[in-house]
Amino acid sequence: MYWKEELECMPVAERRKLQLARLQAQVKRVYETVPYYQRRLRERGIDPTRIKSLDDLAYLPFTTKDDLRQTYPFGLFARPMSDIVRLHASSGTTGKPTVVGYTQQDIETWADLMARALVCAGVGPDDIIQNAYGYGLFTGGLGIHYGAEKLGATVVPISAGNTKRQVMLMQDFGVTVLSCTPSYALHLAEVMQENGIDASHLRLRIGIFGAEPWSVSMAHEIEHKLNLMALDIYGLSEIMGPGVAMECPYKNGLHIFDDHFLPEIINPEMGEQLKPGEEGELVITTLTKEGIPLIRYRTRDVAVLYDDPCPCGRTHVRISRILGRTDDMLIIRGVNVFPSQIEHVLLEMGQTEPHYLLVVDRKGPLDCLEVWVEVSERLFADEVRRLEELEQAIRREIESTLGIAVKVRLVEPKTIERSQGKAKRVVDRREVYERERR
Ligand code: DLL
Repeated sequence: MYWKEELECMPVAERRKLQLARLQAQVKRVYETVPYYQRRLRERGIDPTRIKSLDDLAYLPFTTKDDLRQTYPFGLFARPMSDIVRLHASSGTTGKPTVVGYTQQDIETWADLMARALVCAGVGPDDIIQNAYGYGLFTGGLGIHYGAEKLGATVVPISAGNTKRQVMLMQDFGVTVLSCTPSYALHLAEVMQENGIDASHLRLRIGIFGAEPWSVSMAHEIEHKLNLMALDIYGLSEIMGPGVAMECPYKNGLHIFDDHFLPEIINPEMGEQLKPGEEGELVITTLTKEGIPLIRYRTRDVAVLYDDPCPCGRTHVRISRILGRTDDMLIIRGVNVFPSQIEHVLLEMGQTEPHYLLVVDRKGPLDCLEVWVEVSERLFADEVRRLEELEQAIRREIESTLGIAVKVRLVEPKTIERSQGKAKRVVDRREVYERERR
């Protein structure tokens, strides 16, 4: 039922002591080894011995995605490259990705926490896990993989895509656990249905779904269609990858593994800490990370913290499902997309007007992104073939930047609504966030 009961069910007061000791050591470490942090702390007149209680966290500066961008690629690493055994990366706000590095110890901690997350979901050594998260620079595939192996389960490292084959192996291998994005789970269900396969004849029992926002109603739909229990897993590459927080079968929020990740909820405008039960931006301080330790990292994810007990016995604080983002990052088929990345491509190519709109929708179970962009009167009146060529060229360029398929639609001048204030660049027709509480 637990992976390491003594850590997961530790009395809260004892865990707070552990958190404080780890926080003190972590702040000292970044002060001594990361010039960027040393400068930031000195500017604020903070020396690491100042941290006497967990409340002192509030004096520490925030770290943002922008800090990672400014120090691209390795500037926030606290260890020499000879100690870094793996790199992962996710989308940044411009063309450059956010890069994270792991030491051997980090990889071990991550595998251990992922094993903890899987056990929290009810997975055990007898399970066969079909891991359909992408393997590569994205943390989903390898993150789940190492945790599943550590737990002693059987992992099928199938990665994303090739849906018919996924369905065949699921049947032939008697797969019991599916891990992938919730939208891909729905797509799998659809393909099964098209091929006359009844989910109740499969052995699937648990789904480990995350990496993108999804609603409770979507969870119900997946549970119904795939005949399993759909549980929410949260994580981000900057902090580690999947396995930062995990929902247990009581579905009471996600247990955040706070012996390694110290969570806060802040008011995104003023930056002050909010209380459990209040909605705000999730901020995480890593307590044990060696490769790239981060102090008060602003996730831009909106959530609520819960500190009341959970019937499962774990004493970690919990976060709600992710309720939104404070920035404009979109997640399309599990891939993080910033509108500014698309803007950058359009401006670089320079053959269109600087007016564009991103229309995101869900066709069947899969997200689709359409980029509308205005062209000049002259070009619009030109031959259809020329317009088509331009459309294809823009599509190729955007696809190679984002790594996902998009549709480009060239539109007449003045089609896209002009705004008085902040331009509205995105129309999101999916229902991915729910304002309801647990
Ligand atoms: O998505 C890590 C991951 C892999 C999590 C597999 C779960 C399963 P990134 O690509 O860095 O990392 O994207 C992180 O994805 O800040 C959230 O906005 C969003 N996200 C991740 N999990 C959830 C979730 C991985 N369960 C960003 N619900 C985060 C809602 C999620 N959003």
